Amino acid sequence: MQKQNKELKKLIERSQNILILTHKGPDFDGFCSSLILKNFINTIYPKKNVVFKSRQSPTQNLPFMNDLKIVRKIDIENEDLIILMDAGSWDMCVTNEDTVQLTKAKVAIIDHHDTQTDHSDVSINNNMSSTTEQVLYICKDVMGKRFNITKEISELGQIGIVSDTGRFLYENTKPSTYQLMSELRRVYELDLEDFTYKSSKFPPETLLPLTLFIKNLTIQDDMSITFITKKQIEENHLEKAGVNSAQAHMRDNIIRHIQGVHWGFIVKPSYTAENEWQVSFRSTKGYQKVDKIAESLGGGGHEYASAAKLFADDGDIAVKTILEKISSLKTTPSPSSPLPTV
Ligand SMILES: [Mn+2]
Repeated sequence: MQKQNKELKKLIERSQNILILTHKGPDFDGFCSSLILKNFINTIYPKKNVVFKSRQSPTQNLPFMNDLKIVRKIDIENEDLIILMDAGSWDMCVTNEDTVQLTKAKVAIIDHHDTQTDHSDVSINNNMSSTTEQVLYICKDVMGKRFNITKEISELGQIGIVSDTGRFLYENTKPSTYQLMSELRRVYELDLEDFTYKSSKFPPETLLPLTLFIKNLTIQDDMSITFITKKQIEENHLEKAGVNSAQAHMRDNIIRHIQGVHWGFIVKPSYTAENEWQVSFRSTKGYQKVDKIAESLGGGGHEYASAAKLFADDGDIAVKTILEKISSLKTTPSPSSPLPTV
């Protein structure tokens, strides 16, 4: 058994009340890995009290979904072990309103991102495709042949892996990911097409802000830029959900998909503070590395997908600030952080 898995097992054995948390705005990997872990602990230690808390429900039905405790605020209770799933830090899991981060309980982290992690009693991260793959690996390592993949676990496993690998398109898909997938599918064959179709649905209020983002789009060389203004939001009575969904659509399907364009960014209100805007950068592999640009604005992310927040009086003004930042990075590359040329 891997050392960290053994450590986790020990922590679980010594605890009576276990709390599982995942990141804010949980995705399917967060939900599925947490539900698998809860079921696993409940199965091998039926006397332990395991609670999985979240502020939201998943957008599609998942097995064991009723095990999810929906809460508005996450406070310290009687837990003696807290396990953070699909997140490396407390910051990603809690808000200022919560108190659980002040806990004296033991803390375990199970993740797959290569970001810095907070201090914890045990941290498990073998850089797998998803936390779902990681947690299934732990279950198999701890239980050996006795680990039984039920229909529910198979379904959760497939959903978590399929969503975090973009149906096996991303580089995080390893031969071991396919191997696990094959084991899961021998138990139950999830309808992948139906799942992807359902998870790509968007609310109707996406459409109007989407037309505005398209109208505002400009192309500069191989870069596309778009934003939304306060006036457009007011005049069209746009709500947060519609704007956010339209932004995601533009960001993932349009910005770098126009012929001749390789990268770009989109600006929308952050909805956390007055005059705060969020910029998301996307680039095609091998073109503009956008993590450094986001970092220079106080944000971060991956080489080809990154984001930052900035203050500006309006969306178009935020765009100007970002463009100035980009050109200053291009003209004065510092030796420590050279901006790669396209
Ligand atoms: Mn994940």
